[in-house]
Amino acid sequence: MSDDVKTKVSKAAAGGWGALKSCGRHLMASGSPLVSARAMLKANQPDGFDCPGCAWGDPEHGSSFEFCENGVKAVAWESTDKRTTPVFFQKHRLGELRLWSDYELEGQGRLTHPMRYDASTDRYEAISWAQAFREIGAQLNALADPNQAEFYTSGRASNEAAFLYQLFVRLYGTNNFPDCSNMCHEASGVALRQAIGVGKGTVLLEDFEQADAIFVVGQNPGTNHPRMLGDLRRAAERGARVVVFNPVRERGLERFADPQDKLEMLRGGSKTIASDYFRPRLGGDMAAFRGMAKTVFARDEAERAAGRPSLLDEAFIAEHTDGLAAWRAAVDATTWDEIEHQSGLTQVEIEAAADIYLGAKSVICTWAMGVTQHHHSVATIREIANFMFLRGHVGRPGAGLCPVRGHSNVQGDRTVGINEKPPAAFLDALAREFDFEPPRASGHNVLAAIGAMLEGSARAFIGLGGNFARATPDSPLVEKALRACDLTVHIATKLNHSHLMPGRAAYLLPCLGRTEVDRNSAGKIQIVTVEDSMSMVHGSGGINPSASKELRSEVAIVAGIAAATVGSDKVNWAALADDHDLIRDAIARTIPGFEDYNRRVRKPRGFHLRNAAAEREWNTPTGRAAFSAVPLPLATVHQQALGRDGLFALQTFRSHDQYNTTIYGLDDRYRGIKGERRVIFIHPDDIAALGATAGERVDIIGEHDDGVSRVAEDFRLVAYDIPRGSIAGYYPEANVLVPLSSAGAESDTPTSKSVLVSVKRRVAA
Ligand SMILES: Nc1nc2c(c(=O)[nH]1)N[C@H]1C(S)=C(S)[C@@H](COP(=O)(O)OP(=O)(O)OC[C@H]3O[C@@H](n4cnc5c(=O)[nH]c(N)nc54)[C@H](O)[C@@H]3O)O[C@H]1N2
Ligand SMILES: Nc1nc2c(c(=O)[nH]1)N[C@H]1C(S)=C(S)[C@@H](COP(=O)(O)OP(=O)(O)OC[C@H]3O[C@@H](n4cnc5c(=O)[nH]c(N)nc54)[C@H](O)[C@@H]3O)O[C@H]1N2
Ligand SMILES: [Mo]
Repeated sequence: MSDDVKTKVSKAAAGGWGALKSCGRHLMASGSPLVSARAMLKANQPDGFDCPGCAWGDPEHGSSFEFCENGVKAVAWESTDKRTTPVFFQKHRLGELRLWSDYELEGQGRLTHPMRYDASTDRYEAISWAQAFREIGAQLNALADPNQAEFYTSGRASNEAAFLYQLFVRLYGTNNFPDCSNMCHEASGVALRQAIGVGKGTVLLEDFEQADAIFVVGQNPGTNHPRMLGDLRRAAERGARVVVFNPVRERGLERFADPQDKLEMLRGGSKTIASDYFRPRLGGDMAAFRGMAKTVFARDEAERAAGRPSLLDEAFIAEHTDGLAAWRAAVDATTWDEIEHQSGLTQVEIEAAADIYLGAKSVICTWAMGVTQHHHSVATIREIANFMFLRGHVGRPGAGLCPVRGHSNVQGDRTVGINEKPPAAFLDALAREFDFEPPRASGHNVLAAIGAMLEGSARAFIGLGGNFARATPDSPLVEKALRACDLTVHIATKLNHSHLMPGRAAYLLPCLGRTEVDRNSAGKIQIVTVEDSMSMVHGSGGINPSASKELRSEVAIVAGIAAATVGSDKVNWAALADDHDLIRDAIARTIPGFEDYNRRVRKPRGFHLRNAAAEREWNTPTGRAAFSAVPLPLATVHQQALGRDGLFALQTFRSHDQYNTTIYGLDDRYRGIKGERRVIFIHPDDIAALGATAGERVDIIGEHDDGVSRVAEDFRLVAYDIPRGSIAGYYPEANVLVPLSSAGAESDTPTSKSVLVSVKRRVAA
């Protein structure tokens, strides 16, 4: 980028001293540095708890504590000694609390007592657990139809809590399971099921030790998966190419100093991680991968014309795949002009990336939200899979497809049945095991649930964790949707805005966090289990004392609501809540891959859930891995914005100091932002084209043409190294601009990285 741009973008490496200093600050700010520090030593250890941060895998040599700055923040945030007690709720009406920021709300600390909303005083008041359960059960049973209730899950819930929850909800009679993954990696699940027969990644952590090239697409691991940086760095050190596709220059992907390497820290050294950094336009990845494929086909033809062997893995393609010819025709039909314009990369750049792929024996491709939150995300991921099939990079060591999950157990929740479109075999197994007829019709995902609440056909919302009102698009509409309900229930650790949108009756039920000890009635410690991005299932047991003696585990709360709603004839909820081994036995009997669950999960590192595609067994309709053949999108949102005065494609991403809607602090260290979040990253030439100056304040106006007016007021322009015509702002502040009516094809995921907006100066020049 031009040298005259003066943002204080971090010149230092990611990780390093900055990370250590920041950890110290967050431990101190949590108010209980000793408890937190002790807790940190047990994060992702065989006998400790699973880090409530991201879903990256844990190394085999589990004793070497993997340092992670953002893991520290997640743990410190949960281990705070601040408390949001009934006295707090006496002091503050909901109408007042709604004016507070997310940061201020969560800053009040851990919820301590079950609370019930009193509309006459506009306050939450303490209530006993027994009464809360009774009333919730009565109100759920008063609905005309179980399909009038929506049961949301956020991906921190354990396998045990999620399994019990889906069992309760299906006994109650609905498949309405809106889930955070609907807003996250849904496109990965859909695309991979079509392509390889399983909606999960095919690699293990060990594969990163063997790959010669790792493509990291639409992902910012320096902030969101810091432990992945360690694996990328080790790969880079042994000479593997780390090839990044990201429109934004992300500091954390460029250089990284290992906070565990004392010598390196003293020398102020750091390692370059990304060997090659390509900057596609927003939504341009499908075109980029198509261009790489075009290159591979051309190089292959030249090789064969010269009498040399093919560059493709012909044996793999013949034995294991279907549909290459149709895709090849689609690739041939796509011109370099189209590819360059949509991707924003030149043919020369794309050929260079393709040559890295051709030069590598084993390739891994990872991706996250930069790929999954567009209209054509499913098509893009299919294109990535196509590209990887060309040289057989699925199902062998050091190679594979790797969607890097978000929430620490979002993958596990799906595995154990949080699914609005459950497979018939799973329902059959539930029916056999628990002797009931589960509902068969598909239920609601996130967007369908919001639609149903808005039109009044859904009357109740139950949230197992999360912050539905802030994580979803069109925040004001979703607030309205929640407040129109007859019943809202939130199971949570800390206060957030969703809790302030009460239905006619509303309950706030505080639960134990993952870092806390959970004992049953006999005083025996209970563990839960989670599944990471590599399909490793392992145990997690807390070590901190509970934040309040009133707290119950998520499992116990779900069991309490279930018993009060559907009764205990079919399922002995109290017994299951008291002994998680019994829940795991039930999972083992109903879900393939969990045989002998209780024993295997107690081994260090747990066990691997078999992934058929990783063994080249394809559970697709044809029994083969499927190439897809679709044209590129006519015009991405970025292309629509280009060349039209004042129009931009907005992406909403995460700062370094947040966990989704939880804001830890107001800095974004690697991007040079301090003490604020209402910023818009924009190319300096675009600032000039607006007639504005860097630092000036602007309003962002939604330009999606669906009749809803959307404005995000008062953001500061930050000159940044980002492609022209695209801008970036933080989630969740920018969610008022994300339209409910714009969703990914087949994934139905809000298009949080493709929002058409205009920028208006607040002060006339
Ligand atoms: N500390 C921390 N850790 C987290 C989270 C957190 O909030 N904080 N959230 C968790 C969750 S739920 C998730 S899903 C993950 C999210 O992890 P990420 O997917 O890394 O999250 P985002 O910040 O949304 O970053 C998206 C990245 O994609 C890039 N990008 C945007 N659009 C495009 C595009 O069209 N093409 C390409 N190639 N790149 C693009 C952006 O510039 C940005 O670098 O992290 C998980 N881990
Ligand atoms: N514009 C835009 N919107 C997005 C995204 C984006 O990139 N851009 N990303 C999307 C993605 S990837 C995701 S995954 C969703 C996330 O959506 P959610 O999962 O709904 O949101 P979180 O912010 O992770 O939820 C935080 C809340 O969970 C509760 N909590 C924390 N720990 C626990 C626990 O152990 N148990 C329970 N019961 N509760 C707990 C706390 O009360 C906290 O306030 O947001 C999506 N929304
Ligand atoms: Mo996510």
